[in-house]
Amino acid sequence: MRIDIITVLPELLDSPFQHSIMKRAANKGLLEIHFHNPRDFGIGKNKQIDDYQYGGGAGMVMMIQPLAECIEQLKKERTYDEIIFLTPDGTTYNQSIANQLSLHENLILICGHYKGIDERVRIHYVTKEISIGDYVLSGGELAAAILVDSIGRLLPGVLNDETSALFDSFQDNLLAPPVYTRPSEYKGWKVPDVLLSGNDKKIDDWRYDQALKRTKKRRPDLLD
Ligand code: 6GU
Repeated sequence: MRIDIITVLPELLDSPFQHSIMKRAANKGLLEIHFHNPRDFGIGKNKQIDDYQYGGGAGMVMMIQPLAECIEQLKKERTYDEIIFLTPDGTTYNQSIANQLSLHENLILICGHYKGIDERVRIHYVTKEISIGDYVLSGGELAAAILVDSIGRLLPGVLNDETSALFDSFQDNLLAPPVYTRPSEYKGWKVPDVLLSGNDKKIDDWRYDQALKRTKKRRPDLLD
């Protein structure tokens, strides 16, 4: 998969993809991430990318031309499955959307800043608008990092058997069961006997039961 990220702050995304699973995905050639700065298409000698909004009001708006030229240059090179704008008024992101997006070949993620982007970009270029939750971030970059991480780890070959995405919380609309590792007792706090029993069937049943209980208690909405 290839993900092109349009951002005025690529520095903000330097580190998140250089570690752990994301690094493995890149090293294996399974995930390619490229940054594009609309500033390179900015207007005039100041490379302007934002301006006051028509009708008045506080806050700058990202202009259409630098974003449009940036997007069009990319579209000349390849076909994109989705052009996603990260915005608090988009569809709330979840595992199901991550699963769907992970099946694509080429994605563009547009990170907004300031008061937002000229509506015409959304009307004429954007195919999907995603929010990562009901709170406001100062820009789309951290949201983009969350999409890339959640999508990247679903790509076939990125995770191994032990870390398989099949067992994640949410993958079957259940939260994950509790996990334990050595020692089997610490300060008198014991690991549940069943996990030390060696009985795979009993362990599976226990885990399923715990997942169900935890989901009922914490996220009953997932069971509807
Ligand atoms: Cl995708 N962007 C911004 N700026 N704020 C957000 C968001 C996205 N999702 C939740 N809040």
